Amino acid sequence: YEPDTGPRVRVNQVGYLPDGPKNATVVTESTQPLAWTLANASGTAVATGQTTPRGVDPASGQNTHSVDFSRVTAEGTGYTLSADGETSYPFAIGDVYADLRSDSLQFFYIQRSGLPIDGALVGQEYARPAGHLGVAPNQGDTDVPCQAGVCDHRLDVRGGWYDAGDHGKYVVNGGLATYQLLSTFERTRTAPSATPGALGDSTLRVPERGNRVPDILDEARWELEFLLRMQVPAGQPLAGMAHHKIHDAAWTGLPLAPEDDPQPRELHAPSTAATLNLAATAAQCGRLYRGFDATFASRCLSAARTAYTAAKANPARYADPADGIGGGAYSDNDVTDEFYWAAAELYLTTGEQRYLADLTASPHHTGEVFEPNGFSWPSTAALAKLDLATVPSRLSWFKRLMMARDVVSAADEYLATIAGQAYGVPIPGAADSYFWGGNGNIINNTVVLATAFDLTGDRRYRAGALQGMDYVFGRNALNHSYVTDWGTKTPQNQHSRIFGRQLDPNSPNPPSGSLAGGANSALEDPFAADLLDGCAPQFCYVDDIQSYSTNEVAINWNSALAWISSFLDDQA
Ligand code: 9MR
Repeated sequence: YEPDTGPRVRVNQVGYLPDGPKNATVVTESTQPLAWTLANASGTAVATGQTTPRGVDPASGQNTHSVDFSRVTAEGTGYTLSADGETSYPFAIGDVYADLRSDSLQFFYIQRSGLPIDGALVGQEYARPAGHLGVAPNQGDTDVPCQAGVCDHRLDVRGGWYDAGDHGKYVVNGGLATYQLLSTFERTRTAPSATPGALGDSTLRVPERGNRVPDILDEARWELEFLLRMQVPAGQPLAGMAHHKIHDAAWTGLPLAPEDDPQPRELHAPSTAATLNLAATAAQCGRLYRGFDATFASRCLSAARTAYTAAKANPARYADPADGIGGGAYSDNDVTDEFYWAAAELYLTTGEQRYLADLTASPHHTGEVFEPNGFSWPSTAALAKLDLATVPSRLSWFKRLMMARDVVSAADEYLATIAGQAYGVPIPGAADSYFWGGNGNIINNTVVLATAFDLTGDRRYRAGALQGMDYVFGRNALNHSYVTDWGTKTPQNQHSRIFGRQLDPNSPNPPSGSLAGGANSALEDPFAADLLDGCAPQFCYVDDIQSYSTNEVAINWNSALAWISSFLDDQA
């Protein structure tokens, strides 16, 4: 299998900010510097220079050169870069990310469960009836029993977002995605470069537009209400804990519209990790909704406190890694990072000594939480540190400085990684840096870089965040953007039961702004394993609906995209 990788000159297919870094990669046999030319839309050369030979890139197996044309600042569309007889896809220089903020967040509305999707807001192809409200053939989610032998109660767990290409709803992963949306909003209040009001009311395509609440808070609330419903009620065994997940009893085929899913739905056992995800995000809710809906905020905070207490009383109820029938397992046998994160969010919201005592006693507080491969749902200590460093609190100036220092030293490491990578990606070049959902981790490293810029004003970190995103928009071995409709070649066939166009002409493609999971050298689905056997890490991706381990949509990576999109748009 030989993918069509287009011209050997690789650029960010969306483009570059006028005052941002502008880097490209040339794939060539040559070991000597080559001449490059940047042309504007009318074909006139506006800059020339020499490439820098980089040798063989381990992430792609290609011999590469890099090009830095950052000095060009004139705005325009239709620029092309040529070298070695090849001409790149066209790109723009300008305010290129302006609509990405709302596109990346639109995905969440379309993933909503338990509510009809309004085609007038997002396009008629996405209009559909509410899913999983107990209307036949659906069997849930308004009165869902526990799995046999797990518990005796039934719960109304309607709402929330479908996790990814399946119809499951998972508290662990829902927690990270909710955190990132709330953090995206909170950053608009704390970061010097943020545009106030950019995520305010009537900024997104959500049905709550015009209710005087910032739309991103309306979107996050849809999931928060679901997370709150997943808490075991008082009077039941394990009261205060959160069920790990709710999903179909058996896997379904695709495509399958949510309202057509006939499978029985089941609540799975409560877990410590899920309970701490609820505690952390409900604590965030407790501070961020205070000024908009004080009743909801205090309901959140009280659920967060109850969840945290329940998790401390049940500190080692791990989700079963074998519980993967009809839905993902999302198992995690180390919840010390979730404890740290929940204590941090509860402290930031309440300022109470007991949460401070717990968080400062955590091994993560003085430990290294920012790893080369980035953070995701199993590793949440980074979320705590990012918030402790940026959210105004009663934390002593010294402790806060320590948090900021940790963020900045991680950002320094990511800058060094970017400089060492032929494609400027902020993860190492080894095969084990390319894994399931890795685009989320890559973007999360740009989130750390962006936060370091917010904390210090040092523009090297801003440049790092921008350059890291070039990989996502097509400066990579495949010459393929990973965001639907953002670039020349973009993913159209992500794995999804809702977006099934590749298999059914009556089903839509994923909406603009949908991020694909990304190159995964472990090839964990049969389609990719068969097609891509032996691939170099950056080649371990295919835009086919069957490849769930390289090409799925998911809330936890679109939330990373939403966070950085808001940052990117602020930089214009
Ligand atoms: O994102 C998850 C990834 O980290 C795991 O390696 C993978 C296998 O367990 O599962 C991924 O999550 C999937 C979940 O299990 C089910 N819904 C779709 C998720 C995205 O692919």
